[in-house]
Order: sequence, then C-alpha cells, then structure tokens
Amino acid sequence: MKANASLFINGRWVQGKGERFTSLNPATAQRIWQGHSATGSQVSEAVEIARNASGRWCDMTLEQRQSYILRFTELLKEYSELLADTIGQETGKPLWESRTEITAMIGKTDISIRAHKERCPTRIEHGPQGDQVLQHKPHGVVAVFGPYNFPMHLPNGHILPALLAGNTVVFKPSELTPRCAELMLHLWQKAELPDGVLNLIQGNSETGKALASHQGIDGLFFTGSAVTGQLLHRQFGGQPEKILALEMGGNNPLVITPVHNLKATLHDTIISAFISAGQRCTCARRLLVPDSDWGDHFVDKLVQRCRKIRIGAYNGDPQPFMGTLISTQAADSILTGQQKLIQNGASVRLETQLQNSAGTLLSPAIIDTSAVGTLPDQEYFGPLLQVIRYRSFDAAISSANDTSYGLSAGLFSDDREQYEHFKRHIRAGIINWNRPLTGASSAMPFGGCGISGNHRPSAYYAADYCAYPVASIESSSPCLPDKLSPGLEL
Ligand code: UN1
Repeated sequence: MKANASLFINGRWVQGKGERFTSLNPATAQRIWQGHSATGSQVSEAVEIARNASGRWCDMTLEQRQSYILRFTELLKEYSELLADTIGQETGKPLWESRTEITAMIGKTDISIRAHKERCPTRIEHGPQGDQVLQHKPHGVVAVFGPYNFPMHLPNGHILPALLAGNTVVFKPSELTPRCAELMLHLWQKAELPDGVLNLIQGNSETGKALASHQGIDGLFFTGSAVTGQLLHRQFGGQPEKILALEMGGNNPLVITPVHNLKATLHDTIISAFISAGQRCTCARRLLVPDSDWGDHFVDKLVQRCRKIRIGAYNGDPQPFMGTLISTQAADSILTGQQKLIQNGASVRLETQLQNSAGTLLSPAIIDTSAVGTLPDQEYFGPLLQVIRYRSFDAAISSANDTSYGLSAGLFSDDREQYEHFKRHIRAGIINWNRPLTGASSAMPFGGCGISGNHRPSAYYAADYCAYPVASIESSSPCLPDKLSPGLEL
C-alpha cells in the first residue's frame, strides 16, 4: 500500500517525515490508510503558514469567509455517501449512524453562522463621551484536536466557528482516523479555501505535543478524553493569555423512576448506553434504578431487550444497531473493566463478549454494581452499563453526583416537580428529562463540569472561544469637557 501524503500545508499535500502509522478497518483488521507523522519542524511550518495566512483571512468580510463555508457545505451534501462510508470503514460505526454524523455536520453551518452573529456582534451605542463600539477579533492561529468517535462532525464544530471568526487553523485529528481527516481536507481544497487558512497535520501523541506546546498558536480547542485533555493542558501550560478550551469525557448517570411509559424508557435507555457501541462522551455509564420490584422488573426487561440488539460490521445487511469498537485495545479495556467489576463483587446481568476475530466487536454489558463498595470513577468508553440501586430519590441524586466528571445526566420521571428538583441539584453541563443522554443539541452550549471540561468550546458557544470582544470609545475629533478636572489649567 502506498503511503498517503498525510499533511496538508499551505494548500498542498505533503508526506510526513516522522514515524509511519496506519489506520485499520476495525471490522476486518485490514489496513485502510498508511502515512507518516508530522515531525516537530513540519508542525512549526504548519503554524507559521497559518500565521502568514491569518492577515488576509481576517481582513475579509464575514460574508466572504462565510461563502467558503457554504461552498464546503454544498460539497458535504454532494459527497455525503462517500463521507459516511469512510467514517463507517475507519471507525466501525454503522452506516445509518455515519450518515447522521454527516447530517449533523451539514446542520452545523447554519448554527455556526447564527452563533457567530449572536455571540460576536458588532454594536454601536452613542454616548456623551463618544460612540461606544463593540467588535470581536479573532485570536489568530488556533489548533483543533479532534476525537475518533465523530471524526468529522466534532472537529468541524471547532473549525467552522474558528474560520468564521477570522482565525486560521492547524487541525490535528485522532491518529485512529487519518483517512476521515484527509477526506475532509480534500473537500475544503475543492471549496477553494485560500492556501494556509486550514492546515492538516497528522500523527501520534508526539505530533500532538509539538502542536500543543508550540508558542505560535493562540488557542487550542480539544474534544477527547480527560486524560488527553489534562496532558494537553500541561503541554499548553503557563500561557494564561491564550485560550485553551477542553471538552472531555463523562461518567454520566441516568436516573430511572417508575414511569408510565416503560417501552419508551427502555428504548431511550438503550440509546443512551449503547449507541455508537457506547463510544460517545454523552453515553450513560451508570443507570440508577429504584431498589424495588419495579426496579427489578425494569432491569429484567432491559436485559431482555439488549440481548436482541443487532451488532455487526458497519455495512452489514441488515444494518446493525451497534458496530465495532474503534480498536482491539478499546475492546480489551471494556473486557478488563467488566472483569475488574466482577472481581470487586458486581453481578453480571448481561455479559459482554467478543464477537469477531478482529477483536473489536462486543455485545452489550449490563453489570449490577450495587454490591461494589467504591466504584471506580472511570469512563468506560464502550458498551458497558453499570446498574446502581437507590433507596430514595435524594440518594439517587447524590450517587449520580458522586463523580469528578459532570458532562451529561438524565432523569426518567412523570413528575415535573421531581425533575425541577433534579435539575437544581444535579451537577452536569447537559441535563435531559425523559429523553436519551446522547444526541445533545448543537444549537445549545455543549460541555461539562468538573473534569469533563473547562469551558463550552463545542456547539453553539464555540463562537465565544473563537473571538474576543474589544471595546472602543470613539470620537471623530477631540473636544474639551464642560468642566476641567481640579488642578488642571489650559
Ligand atoms: C452527542 O450528544 O451524542 O455538536 C454528541 C455538538 C454536539 C455533539 C453531541 N451536538 O457538539
């Protein structure tokens, strides 16, 4: 297999000069991409090129910048099937779901344009001291770090608002999804985005470190795990004047109460825990159910339904609900996690098992951890749901809050007052009532409390991190005040 020209710098495709790396189709273990990491000096080159392109890009009007984004969006529509197929091949995500990723990406354009206008307005107020003018300026060069679970939609959610605001970008995708990143950049190239405005560097954690610690970047936007986010924070460290916005994982609780509509609640619980094979930062990791006959009944039904979930290759026919995990390591860590919980006294309601020879396809796991003394505060990034029994609603809330994360949380309840109480006391950036934890709105702020993130760099509020407000007080000619300050004479 020929090495791919893995980097896109200054409008040209070039080979990385660092270590070779590959990406695999997780369903077949076949290699689908190979190329070389960017070296430190190639990362520096990308940053310098982005710096050089910055002046011209931010001097354009918003409408001009917007026109490139609209052109890119048209190409997303035109190539949507190719894009979805590439996501499926490289991540293992079923085709129907990869298609929803492209739809979400297309929807991001209007949201980003609206958010930019609403969050970064230009305003003039006439006052006695002159005109008070509010405007927003871009930071300059920003680094975007993308995750593998939404290899196109999530970095796109940082890139679009950054470009609209007038920044230039160096994009470092996950090393597990280089092909998805490459395809995205091909579309930007086809959209004739000016050279140097969006650059792609690829590679492993060394490449990431070279970018995060580069003094030439003015901001860093990241979506990914808490461990990597904390690492980037250290690498970027000591630069309080710059913007570092992190959107990280969660150990998300879903609290169930005896609701009327059992079927819908079971459906939404399955979506919450097992969509994308549990590889979404918003997925439910802990299911809090009443310690009662109703609670037992609910878990029994859930187990029954989950046994029937169809799993398989991304392009299987009929379509699976759950595809593979991203890699054998990812599947191993779920199997090990399940094993450790069992050793600590958890009881298995539904055991996850490996289903393919590539070592990536897992069936769903439902583990009752009520008897485990202290649960590890860990984000199991896969199809592993921990059940916890609660005795009172307040105990459920306190158990739900017993985590240093705080991304998404949910409640199933027929009682609005109970929900209002939940909303007041739960610690999470995204709260859901009678709906799945996943599928958070892109038209709302997206991010969490605690180690789930330090800001809301994604979705609607992304605009806030892409530009800074400047206040100017303006008068077309100087004029003396009616009364001079004491002690002054002219
Ligand atoms: C999810 O909730 O499953 O645009 C991910 C965004 C979010 C991502 C949601 N809507 O950033």
